[in-house]
Formats: sequence, C-alpha cells, structure tokens
Amino acid sequence: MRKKIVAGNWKMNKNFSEGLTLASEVVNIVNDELNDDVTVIMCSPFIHLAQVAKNAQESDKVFVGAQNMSEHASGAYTGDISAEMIKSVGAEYVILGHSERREYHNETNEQLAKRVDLALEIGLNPIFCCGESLEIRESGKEVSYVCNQLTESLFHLTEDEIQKIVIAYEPIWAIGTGKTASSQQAQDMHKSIRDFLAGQFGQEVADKISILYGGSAKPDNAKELFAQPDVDGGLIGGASLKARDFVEIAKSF
Ligand code: 3PY
Repeated sequence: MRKKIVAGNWKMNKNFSEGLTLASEVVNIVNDELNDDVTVIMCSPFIHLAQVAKNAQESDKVFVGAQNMSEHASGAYTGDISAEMIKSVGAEYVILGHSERREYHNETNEQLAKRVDLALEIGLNPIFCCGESLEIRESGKEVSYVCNQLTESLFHLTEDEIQKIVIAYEPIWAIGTGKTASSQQAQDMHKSIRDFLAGQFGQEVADKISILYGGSAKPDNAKELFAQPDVDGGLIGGASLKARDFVEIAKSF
C-alpha cells in the first residue's frame, strides 16, 4: 500500500502570525475529521517552520516540510538554509525542484541531485518536483522530458533511497494558471513515471513510491484526480492557504 499524501505548498504567502493561525486550523480540522490513512504535510516558508512543526506535534497525521534547501552542508553561503537546519526544527520533508525554483533560480537537475543526496543523508524526505512546460507538451515530448528530470536527479539512488522520495508531477502549464491537467492526463503521466521507475528500480519498488499531482488542484477536482490508480495525492498551491479547502482536498480519497 502506497502512502496517500496531501502536501500544501504555501509558497511565499502568509506573514508569521497568519501562518501560525493557518497551521493550527489545519491541525485542528485534520484531528477532528481526517481518516488515519492520509498523511498531511504543510510546507511553510522557512521563517514559520519551527513553530509550524510545533503545531504539527499536536497531530499524528500532520507533518512539516520546507520548500527548498541548499546543496551545501554548511558554510559561507549567505542567505541559504541547510538540510540540517531544516531537520533540526522538526521538519521531515523538503520540496526540491519546484518549477518556480527551476525557473526563477535556475536550479538544474545536477544541483537537485546533490540536494536529494544531502536531504537523505540528514534524514529528510524529498518531495521531488518534475513537470513540463506547455511548449514541451505541445511538441509531444513531455514523457521523455520528465523522465530525463528523474534520470538526472534520482537514478543514482539505491532501491532503499528511492523509496524515501515522494514524486510530485506538476505540469508547469497548470501552475498558477487555473488550468488543471485532466484526470486522464495526470494518470497517463503518473503511469509513465511509475513504469520508468520500475525500469530502473524494479516494479515492487516503483509500486511503493507515492506520486502526487500538483497544479491548480482544489476541492472541486481532487476527488476525480485521486481516484486515478497512479495518483497518490497532491501537492497543493493556492488551496493550501485556506485550512478548510486544504483539508477538504485531503478528505477526497
Ligand atoms: C500549484 O498548485 O500551484 C503548485 O505549484 C503546487 O506546488
């Protein structure tokens, strides 16, 4: 059985006190309403992380993640945040390679491979994002593009290590645009990703890896997306900023 996961990516939203209010609302609603078999993750800005992690201790279903981290372990990297710092405040996950980081900060597959290694070494679970632009989809090369992202950042891992990775497929054309991939488009890509993982790590291992869909997922479309056999949950942007909407998504399995 794969883990069902709903992770909220708050991006650069919410000041400190707004963030803490959101976190405690999520924890309260999850504790009252959510089934035990769903894992909820809040990926807050760094500033909020320590306190959000404390809030999450009130629930055995809620976990906390960062949205990015350095590929260096420590040292003279002004403004950067290390895997160890993230882990030390109680976070257990870290989003790596979100398309906004790839686009605005030129993150490369090679750099992400180093971050994946460091995160695993410290004991953080990467939520590794992949996904194609509209141009690539229209050229019909979306599967090979996404598979190349996986190859260059993840295929050096061992069978044990790859099972600690959560994959998030986020078509760039569906992020912040209000456009969602149809549930069939999501399923087709998730199946291609799983088949590709199976080719490298074996079917048994690939069947254990949770693959999340991201890109304008909301309470209205989550049920249909999560009903697909290879969609194991979502990485949620805007809708994770409202506790009620976020938890409704988590209740959509
Ligand atoms: C979105 O849904 O907008 C996301 O980018 C989630 O990471």
